[in-house]
Amino acid sequence: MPFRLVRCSLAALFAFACSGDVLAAGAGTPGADGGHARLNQLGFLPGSRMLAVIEGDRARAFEIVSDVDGAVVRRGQSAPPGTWAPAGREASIAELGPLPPGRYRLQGAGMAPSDPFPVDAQAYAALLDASLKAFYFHRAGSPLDAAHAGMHVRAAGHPDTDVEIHASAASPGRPAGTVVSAPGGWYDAGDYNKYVVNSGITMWSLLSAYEHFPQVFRGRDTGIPESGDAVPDLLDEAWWNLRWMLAMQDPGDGGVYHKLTNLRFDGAVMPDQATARRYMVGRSTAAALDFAAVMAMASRVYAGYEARFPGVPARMRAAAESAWRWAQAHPDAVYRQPPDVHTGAYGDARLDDEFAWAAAELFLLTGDAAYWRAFESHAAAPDVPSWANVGALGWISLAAHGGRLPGAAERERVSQAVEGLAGRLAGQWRQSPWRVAMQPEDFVWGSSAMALNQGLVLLQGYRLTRQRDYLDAAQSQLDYVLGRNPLGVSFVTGYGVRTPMHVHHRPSQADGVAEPVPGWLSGGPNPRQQDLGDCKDVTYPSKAPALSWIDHDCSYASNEVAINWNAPLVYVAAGLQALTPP
Ligand code: G3I
Ligand code: 9MR
Repeated sequence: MPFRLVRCSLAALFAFACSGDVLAAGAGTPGADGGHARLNQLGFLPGSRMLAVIEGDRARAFEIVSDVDGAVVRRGQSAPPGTWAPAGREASIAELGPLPPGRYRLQGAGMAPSDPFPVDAQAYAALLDASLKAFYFHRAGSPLDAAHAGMHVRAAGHPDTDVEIHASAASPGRPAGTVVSAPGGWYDAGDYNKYVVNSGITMWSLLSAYEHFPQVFRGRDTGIPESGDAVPDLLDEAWWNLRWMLAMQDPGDGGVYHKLTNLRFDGAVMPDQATARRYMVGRSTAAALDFAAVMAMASRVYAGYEARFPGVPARMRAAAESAWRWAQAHPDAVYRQPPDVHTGAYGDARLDDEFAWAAAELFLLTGDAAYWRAFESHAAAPDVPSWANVGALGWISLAAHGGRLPGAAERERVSQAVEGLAGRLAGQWRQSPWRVAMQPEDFVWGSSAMALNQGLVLLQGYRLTRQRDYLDAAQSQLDYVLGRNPLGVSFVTGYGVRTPMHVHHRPSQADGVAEPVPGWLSGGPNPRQQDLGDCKDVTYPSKAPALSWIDHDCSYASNEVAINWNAPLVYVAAGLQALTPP
């Protein structure tokens, strides 16, 4: 069971009318002189760096008290405050730990007691399971039975066995109007479409979580239909999407369809009620390269499970190589949205990063020097990954398999590139009055995932150097997402004291169940507010980057969910659980 004290609507909370004991305990309100504690609502591992933010313009004396008997277990003084630019608010850092396992609150003169927080060796275990199980809830073409989906039981939707080749995707072997089959896969986000580019980074994040922290996933029971078989649940779940991805390749020439979607977004209905015709739309270099990278990586990872997936690793390798050849022959097939198509574009005109990532994964799989040369000719210094910016994925995979690199010089170069990025983020973390790496410009569409992808990079810094600051900084990124933010919200549905109740997510909107589907990360604050034209009822509380979020189901620019945002949540939860010393 997730740790949670009470569930209440955020709309009600902001109106200070929340029921239950949260407000009685004062967690959502500032104290008499404005002090306001923000912390990770799921708490900490015993070995975590335990930080809280106290909002307000001065350093404060504080106490950590047992939530069981009120005994004071620690006293401290918070750091001198500074203004955190993304929110334009003053913040002072409080060092809470070390603390032994238990359940605590932070309190101090003039401030309301904080939310209670546990210190527990399994603090992120339920979160990890739920963030992975979220993908099961997104299976296209499958009913979700009560035994696995509980109150989110639903009928199958989108069989995708009858998909029409759109004119934009025509090839000699499959002219426009041809009907093909590409079942399975995960719904991308709040919408019911399936996009290869966004599956790219998603698969890398999930498969990397398994590759980097296998011990966390072996024997884990996340309650999916395959749980208990000889394969870790993560790989069973990932296979649901990989099998679909394989069907997105044009067998004639290795080209890869950009997406499988309707012409327009569905209404807010359950999957089985959304029956508009589906199309293969476009063939793009980005899709081919993301596909090649994912298949090369998956061939490597699933080689250990050949018995359960006979012939699959070889099939993936062949698929990766033919997609790579297609991309080399079509290096600038940038996706352009056809005029009759209105679903997500995932358009990206800068392709060197996709070339570099695919070359890196193909090199690791085959050892072929031609792929190493291709990596060298396309790779630039890594940046925090996103669906459109995948260069770092190749660098991180290479760093994780240093033994396969051509030599010591290459190993050194790869480590330095990854460490350089992690070092920059750690510097931002150290300088930040809120003690997070997030800068004002990081509050893009999907900012919660930006925070977690920064955390993922910081974990690479720790994996490479074992310097404790990297681990602590990564912990802070998860803290931010789970409540140590100026909204005081844990952005994961169902996990935290105050969590989103009205995500832009068609099943959660249409199923008649009050609780949203659990384990999904809300996109998070986004000051561009691109949904305002569509959402007449939406009034954002602020234009400040870190405050521009609303728990409203129309707000797709701040409160949607997406597979590429949940995947780094899985990674960071697994990584902290695996790497934090006891
Ligand atoms: O390319 C510019 C860049 O030059 C600029 O520096 C930057 C500043 O914010 O903006 C960049 O463009 C942004 C682009 O994402 C790339 O990051 C756009 O402003 C922004 O509107 C765009 O948002 C994307 C959104 O779709 C709209 O296309 C999100 O990243 C993407 O996650 C989101 O994905 C949608 C799918 O289309 C459909 N399914 C749901 C999914 C999640 O909302
Ligand atoms: O539901 C759609 C969501 O998944 C996308 O991220 C978003 C931006 O592409 O668009 C949403 O769909 C809206 C569409 O763009 C405009 N009309 C209203 C749709 C539902 O809110």
